[in-house]
Amino acid sequence: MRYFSRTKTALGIAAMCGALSMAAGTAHASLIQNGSFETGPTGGQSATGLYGLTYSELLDGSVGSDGNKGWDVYAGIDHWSSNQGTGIEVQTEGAIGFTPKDGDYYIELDSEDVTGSDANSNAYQTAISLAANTLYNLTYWFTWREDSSAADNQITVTLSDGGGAVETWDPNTQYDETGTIPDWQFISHAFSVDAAGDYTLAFAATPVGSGNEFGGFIDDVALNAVPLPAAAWFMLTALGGLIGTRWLKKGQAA
Ligand SMILES: [Ca+2]
Ligand SMILES: [Ca+2]
Ligand SMILES: [Ca+2]
Repeated sequence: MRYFSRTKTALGIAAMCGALSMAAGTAHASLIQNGSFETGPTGGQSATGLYGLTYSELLDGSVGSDGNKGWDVYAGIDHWSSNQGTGIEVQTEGAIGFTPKDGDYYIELDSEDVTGSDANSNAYQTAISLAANTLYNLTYWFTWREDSSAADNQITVTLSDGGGAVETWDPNTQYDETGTIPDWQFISHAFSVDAAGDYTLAFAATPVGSGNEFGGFIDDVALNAVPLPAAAWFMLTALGGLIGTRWLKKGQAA
């Protein structure tokens, strides 16, 4: 009878893991929209940048009012807004010859500003719906415009709710390359939140980096719940260890 009850327990765990795996199979979409910045202004957002180019004109060799070719600064693009600097500076390979990590577009967190004021800028996305006590992983690609340390290119990444920041990350500490426009580096931050709700994710140049139009590059942002099979496997291993320990103890007592 004891053997039978253990078998039932094992079957129950296996069934639970199967159900979790099936649930995970339907939940792969990133919670970040337009994370690769491939879609330009939409809806009420201005179709042209600060220097006159539309998103598609960044790819066709058009030249804007600042002599800009392959880049411009937008007040907002699909699912992204900005309230720091002059807006979201979007670049393509035609800007400085640097290849985007994904697709044709990436952003720079230090926007061109012909008026000469501080160009340190940000890009943020709102209405990111998160569940409580769920493990999430935020990933993106990051590099520096100039080989001149964090003092010039430093950025910060913040997750906020209505009451302010709930997570603040410093990707500069995970970044160790030098060189003239170093390669893209993959950055990830694992986290969970205490309360379910809508959150805002922001990438911003920090005041530590001088606002000199050269800053951090970002591309291919994604936010996903950590796949459930991994969590289920951990649970199975933990329970398996527990059952094994009990079995051993009973064996010793006999
Ligand atoms: Ca991209
Ligand atoms: Ca810039
Ligand atoms: Ca800068």
